[in-house]
Amino acid sequence: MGSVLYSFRRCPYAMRARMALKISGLDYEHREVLLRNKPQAMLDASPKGTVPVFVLSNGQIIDESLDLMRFALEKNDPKSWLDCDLNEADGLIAENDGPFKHHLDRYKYASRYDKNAKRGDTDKSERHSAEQTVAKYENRLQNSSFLLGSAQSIADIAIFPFLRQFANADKDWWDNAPYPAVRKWLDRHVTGELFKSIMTKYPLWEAEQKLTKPFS
Ligand SMILES: N[C@@H](CCC(=O)N[C@@H](CS)C(=O)NCC(=O)O)C(=O)O
Repeated sequence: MGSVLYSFRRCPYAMRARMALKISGLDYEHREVLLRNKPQAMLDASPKGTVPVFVLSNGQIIDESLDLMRFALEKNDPKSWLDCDLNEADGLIAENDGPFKHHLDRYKYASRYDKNAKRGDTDKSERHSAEQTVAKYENRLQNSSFLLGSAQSIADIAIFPFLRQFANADKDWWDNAPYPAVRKWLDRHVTGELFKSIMTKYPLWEAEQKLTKPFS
């Protein structure tokens, strides 16, 4: 059997991994899962239960999106995404995955965190906290096309799926927010062929259910 990717279309971690896999040209079987009904085969491979999970034919498991990006790009990096200051990239990605993601979730899904909030409400004070990170991106992107300079790098690819969620949480606000350079950078990534190609819709992976059905 070849390599297998367990993925969920709308997960920003899975998106960054799919982009690195796609650009590297690695071959694998895509298994689309539902987070509320994770297949046992995925949990057997990675009990922590997050996507993406990549299972190599030699049995090696990669279940952190950044590890998977690095693994794919170390095999083949045709756009030179690793050809950057990797410490700086790691720093930006850590801020994205840490404080920015923390505030993003609370902004976007206020009712999950605040019992007084209704479903669908956003929390503007959390948005304000997340903007600290967005403002730093704006400073960088006012001076260069990409986060780490004139060339696209692993940092752009790892981070923009989260900015996309941030923008989509309240599009009217985002379209007029004081971050024109981030808006341009985000639009460029979201409308690019690579992103479109990894947002293909797959049917749910159901092989397991079929296998466990009793024989009639
Ligand atoms: N640090 C992990 C985070 C992955 C993650 O949290 N993915 C979310 C979906 S976006 C997930 O699978 N959550 C589990 C759940 O919702 O049950 C990575 O970078 O791969």
